[in-house]
Amino acid sequence: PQTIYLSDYKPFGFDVTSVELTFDLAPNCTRVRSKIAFEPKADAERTFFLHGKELKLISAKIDGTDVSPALSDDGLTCTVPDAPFIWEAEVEIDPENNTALDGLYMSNGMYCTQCEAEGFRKITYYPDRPDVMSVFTVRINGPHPVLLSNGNPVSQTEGHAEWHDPWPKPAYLFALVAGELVAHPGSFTTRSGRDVALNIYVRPGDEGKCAFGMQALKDSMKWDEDVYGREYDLDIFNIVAVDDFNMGAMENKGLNVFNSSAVLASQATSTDANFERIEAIIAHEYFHNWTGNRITCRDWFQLCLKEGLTVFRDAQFTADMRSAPVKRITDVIDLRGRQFAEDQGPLSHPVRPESFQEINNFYTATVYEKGAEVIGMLRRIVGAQAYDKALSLYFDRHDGQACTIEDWLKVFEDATGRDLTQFKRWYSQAGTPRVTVKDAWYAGTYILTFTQHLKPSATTPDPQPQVIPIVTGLLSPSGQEVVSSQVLELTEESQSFTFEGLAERPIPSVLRGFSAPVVLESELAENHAAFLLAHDTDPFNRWEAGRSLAKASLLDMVRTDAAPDTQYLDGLRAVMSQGDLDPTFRALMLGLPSQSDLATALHDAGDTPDPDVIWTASEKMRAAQAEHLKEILPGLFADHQVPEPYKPDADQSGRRSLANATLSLLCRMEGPERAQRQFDKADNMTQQLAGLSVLLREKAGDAALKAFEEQWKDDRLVMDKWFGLQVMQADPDQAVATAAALTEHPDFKWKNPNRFRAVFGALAAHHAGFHAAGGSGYKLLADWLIRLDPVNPQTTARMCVAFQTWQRYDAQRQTLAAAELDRMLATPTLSRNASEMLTRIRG
Ligand code: B3K
Ligand code: ZN
Repeated sequence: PQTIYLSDYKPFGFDVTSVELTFDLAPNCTRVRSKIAFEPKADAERTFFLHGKELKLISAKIDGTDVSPALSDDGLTCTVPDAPFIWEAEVEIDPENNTALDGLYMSNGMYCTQCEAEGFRKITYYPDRPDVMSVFTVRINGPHPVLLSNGNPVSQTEGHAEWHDPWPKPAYLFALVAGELVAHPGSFTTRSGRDVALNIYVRPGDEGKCAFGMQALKDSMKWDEDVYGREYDLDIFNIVAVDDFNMGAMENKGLNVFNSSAVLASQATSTDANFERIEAIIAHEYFHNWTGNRITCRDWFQLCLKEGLTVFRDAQFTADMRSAPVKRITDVIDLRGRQFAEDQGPLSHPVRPESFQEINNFYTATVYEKGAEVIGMLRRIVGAQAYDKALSLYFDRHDGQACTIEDWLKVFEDATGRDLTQFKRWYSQAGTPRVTVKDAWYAGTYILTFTQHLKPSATTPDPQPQVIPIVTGLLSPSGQEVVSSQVLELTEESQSFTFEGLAERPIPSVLRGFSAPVVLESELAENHAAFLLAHDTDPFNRWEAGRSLAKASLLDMVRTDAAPDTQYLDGLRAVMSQGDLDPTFRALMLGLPSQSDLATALHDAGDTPDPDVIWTASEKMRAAQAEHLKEILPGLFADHQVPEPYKPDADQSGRRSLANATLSLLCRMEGPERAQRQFDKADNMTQQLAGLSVLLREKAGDAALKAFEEQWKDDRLVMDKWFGLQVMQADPDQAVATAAALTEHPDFKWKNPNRFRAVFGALAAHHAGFHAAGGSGYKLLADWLIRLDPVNPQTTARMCVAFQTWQRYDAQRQTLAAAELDRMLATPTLSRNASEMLTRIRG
């Protein structure tokens, strides 16, 4: 496969001034007619190349005259006039057999599209690159009650619809939907008085699951006006729920297409976590209207320009709608679990990669989540006001353009007068910096010394120091904040910061709010974690202190079979007893570092992680938590029941999450009855699923599992939970067998990405299960990836990530994993997607 380089970027030789598309829909032979106006730029060549894949060309004309372009696997080349001309083509495509779920495809009888990144070329011949922006008119002919495309409706008659999108856009934002759908309507008036019709389109039967998404959409529209000054710019905004979808959702202009799991919500079928995720994804896609659509990317190397910024914006939104500290803590858990893991293994790449084979493989935690962290740091460094000023400048200067990271940083430089040359390394250097901190105290003067280190890697052979904002506060030994939070900017490899005039040696609280995506290593004279757990005024660092005690204790337990650390358990009990602390925060305090995170820590320290030993230590720690908290658990459980009618808001979800964390610990000591009672009387999915999950873990779930299946067998999204939970709650030696047995279930519709991920995503996340000593986890997943690849390369490639850590385990596991990687790589028709991923992972 060919490698594409950022340094090879060349603008397209033509402007596209308008695009007209006409679709005659038919499952196996949809006809697409295109009429596209091209204008050669000053030094354009006399031939042009249009992308096209899996298209049957019926006819092609330039200015009304038939032409015979040269066709290849990835497009066509044609001689063209040296003046503006009209290209017309007719192609035939087969949506029903498009199982890859990009381009135009069918899901449960409805037509839908997914064009990002390069799906439009499977619809018609076109310069399918984000820097070619044009105005689209779309006509759809088909016998469906609902026919949708981007922009505003022009006309709707039976069997026909016409749409016009006045905003120039790249082809990846094109969308079309047709089917027997019903709308959940709503409306929004923008602050300048534009009335916008809102709709969530779903399959009949799902109408009752739209209200929450609709409210989230309205909240997002209002928030973007209030916080970023961004208004919606069309008369209509449509969301469509689709069951077969490769990812969460897609921000097509005016016509967002969603995985049904990312929009459909109801008390009976969705957990509190589902509600929160849905709210965030709706916001994310809506926010793309400005950060992504009005201002898009020049090329796919700039993906973080829209994704990092939009993730940052949706995180701000969630922080405003719910609890900011809780959002920060859960984002950091996710960042460490996915992005740090990626950055420490063979898939490590910079936030702005410089080469790729298959762009769909770069929709990664690094581009998205680290991309968002980089923006958070920028805001921390320049300050909130300067950030707002820079963003206004960005929107003013670049509206309607396809931009680069250079453009983005330039608005910050122009708005603040600051030179961001060094800061830019965050975009070009791969890897997670390690920062060590030391302290010293001389008569009233306290000195913190930080050192940064970035491990050289394939894409970053000679790492240079980065700009690392370290938010720091100082506490007195009695717990008073003596120096409040300030940003220390670490720019050198090693740098000291001095605090004068202190009465006594302070306790430092560094990297508050996780102010930079780094691994912090303490070489402080004393370990202050227990003190910070009790006293830190920064909620993130308070949580972090508990986490670091838990982690240190677990690592000791793994290494030396030590007993759980009582200092940690005492500190935990003190926090859990603090009735005025947010229940969600307390539920998070009960969390432990993931087993995979522990394996990473062991590997980093030069040890070989043993998944079974890590599993056993984690279970022992859970038991120790239960034992140590036994006096307060029944009270916590009782006090956090929610008698009021169900609402998925932060307050109620927090109480449920603390009660459910408590339930899990209680049942470790007293058996499963309490969980069974909760399962039996639950009136919402959060409670029902939490009950089931404990029952499964306590090996008392058979009856509940059956009842659950009987109750929900017709609800795909709930059945995804049923499939996944059994794997998640299996013991390590049962996880693979459980997953294998589930693949025999008649409802294991493996071509549906949600169902495939329910089983195999859960297996991959079951650390001790997937890495079972005999290699059965590796083999089962490889068997299924080989089967899925010809059907759906994108989802296959995504799931290959499960193997990214294979090199940190013992020689036997490595041999077994390598054999499976090689077996997959030897598959004759392996997709470009899977081939690139497996080659990188194999190393
Ligand atoms: N932009 C899309 C992701 C497209 C993925 C293509 N493989 C969703 C999002 O980030 O909002
Ligand atoms: Zn996005």
